[in-house]
Amino acid sequence: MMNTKKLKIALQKSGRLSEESHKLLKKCGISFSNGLGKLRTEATNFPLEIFFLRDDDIPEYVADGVADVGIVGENIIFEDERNVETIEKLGFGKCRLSLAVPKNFDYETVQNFEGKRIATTYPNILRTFFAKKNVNTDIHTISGSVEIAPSIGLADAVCDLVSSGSTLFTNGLREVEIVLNSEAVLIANNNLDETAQKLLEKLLFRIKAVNAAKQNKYILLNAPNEKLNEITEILPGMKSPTVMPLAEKGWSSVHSVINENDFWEVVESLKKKGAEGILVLSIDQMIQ
Ligand code: PRT
Ligand code: ZN
Repeated sequence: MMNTKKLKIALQKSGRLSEESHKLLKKCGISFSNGLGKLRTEATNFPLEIFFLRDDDIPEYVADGVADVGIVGENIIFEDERNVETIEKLGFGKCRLSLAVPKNFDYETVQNFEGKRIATTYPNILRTFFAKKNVNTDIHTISGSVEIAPSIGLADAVCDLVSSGSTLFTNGLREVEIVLNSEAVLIANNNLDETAQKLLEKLLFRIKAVNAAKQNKYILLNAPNEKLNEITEILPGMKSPTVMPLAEKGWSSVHSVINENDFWEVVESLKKKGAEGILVLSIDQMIQ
């Protein structure tokens, strides 16, 4: 009989992680329709069943085995410690969980929180943080709009997720301590059966290829032959750069892969060494 087992993945239905999660699967070559209001769907070209859920519920679904794997922010995993395994950091949904105080709060060290009321949606993470620092605080757990708590007299400070910082700023708050850095991660159930494990490995292979590609660019350029040595030295490539003769005598075409972080510096030094016609392309997948 044909094996029809599918890997079950839980994604955020709508919110800050949903678009990037969908994009990631699509870049892994997995097609599915995600019509509005749908709670589950099946991929058309990979044995994958997709559940669309609230992010807070994803760890529980994965721990219970209703889903095999899921994509969720590390902040959720650390707050509600469930029996799930973190498989891979995904590089999106980056944010930090930070303590912030009103502008008139005289803040110097974390000791200044002693005896203060702090509003947060992340009481467990925060309690552990203060316990490690030996600071006693009064933690108020609220489920949303944490940033307004000081102005309505509910708290002296807040602990909330921050990305651009504009929410804190518009509420007259100043970020003073980072409690946790977070990004989206792939989590998995601890007791996957062999088929699910195999499918997860297949998916993970693709995710790694997509994420490796994101950090790299493909570069093509023309170089005068007498400068080839100097130019190829700047371009390590995956193994070493590809060099091919151009139709025009005395010139070669050089192809290579460069890291996005070094990108501008590499391009500048290439130009200085006499490279011309530099083209830079993004890479969809990179298998190392
Ligand atoms: O409906 P559901 O429960 O699924 O969604 P949600 O509203 O609980 O979560 P959502 O979509 O807001 O966030 C999902 C995940 O995205 C979080 O668990 C984090 O891992 C990640 N993430 C990344 C963020 C932010 N950045 C972020 N900035 N989650 C929330 N925020 C909020 C923050 O709480 C604050 O209200 O954005 C505001 C601050 O943003 P800045 O840019 O003004 O600093
Ligand atoms: Zn949520």
